[in-house]
Amino acid sequence: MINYQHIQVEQFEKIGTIRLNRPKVLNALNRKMVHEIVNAFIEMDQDDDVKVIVLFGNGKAFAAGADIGEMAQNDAVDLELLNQFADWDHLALIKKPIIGAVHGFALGGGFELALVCDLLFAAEDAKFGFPEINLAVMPGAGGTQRLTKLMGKTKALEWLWSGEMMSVEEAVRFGIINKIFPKELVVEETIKYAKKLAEKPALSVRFIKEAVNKAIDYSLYEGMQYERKNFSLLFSSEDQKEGMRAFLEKRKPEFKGR
Ligand code: DAK
Repeated sequence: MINYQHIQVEQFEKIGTIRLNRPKVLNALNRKMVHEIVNAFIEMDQDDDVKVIVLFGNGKAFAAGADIGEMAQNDAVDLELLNQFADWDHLALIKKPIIGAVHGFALGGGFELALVCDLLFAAEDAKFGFPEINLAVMPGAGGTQRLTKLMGKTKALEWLWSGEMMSVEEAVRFGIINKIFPKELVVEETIKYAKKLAEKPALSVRFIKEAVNKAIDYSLYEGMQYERKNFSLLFSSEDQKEGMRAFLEKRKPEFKGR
């Protein structure tokens, strides 16, 4: 695996981990770090040995948003020319499951990064919010869109306009996170969950993620057509033959991920 400056990547068994690593500034996301995060995701997505990607932060927080010192120097033309959002858009194209383990602050761009995850597990001390309004800007990397799709317009506006932080209890209630764990266990429990998911037939895992994501953008009719095509496609996989044969032979299936 590549050596990065602002993140740490590791792989054990079938799990790839990405740790945000600028703890002195609560993992504030600078340009280089965003670039490294996106590269690490792409690298793991292409690595046959990695089945599930787990994302978390080193130090006191998951990520306290974009690096304000760096961001303050930008003007609108810089932002367009730097085209950092194109980089960020790659995150939505990752095909493998991404599970986030959040502790401490997940704010602004940090919350947007958490919302890219397919599942989110959080420590009791996690706090989520979009403080951009207090800097007289607004979310720019999917916050208004993903939050609204998860909690609906009126609730999303309330949080986005107030800039306040949401507790884990609220985040569970609004369907933003899946589970809450004691702080010292959240990464361990997330990896434990990831290991179980890594044993499932990889093509089914991937097609289910794709179909669920389509449900957000497609009409019910379009989504069901998409689902059906992929359902049929799975019948050409070795794992489908093995899964059904194993059931009929009353034994445990041995999946190959193809
Ligand atoms: N940027 C830079 N430094 C930060 C930071 C940030 N976002 N957040 C914290 N730090 C630094 C602090 O300055 C402090 O540094 P020193 O003073 O020790 O040198 C250190 O981290 C510890 O922070 P605090 O001393 O403030 O710690 P507290 O526990 O007292 O407070 C806090 C924690 C999270 C409430 C506070 O640090 C805070 O309010 N942080 C700023 C939160 C925020 O406004 N975030 C930025 C929102 S705007 C994009 C993608 C995304 C975005 C933009 C573009 N592209 C793909 C192009 C996103 C924009 C945003 O996130």
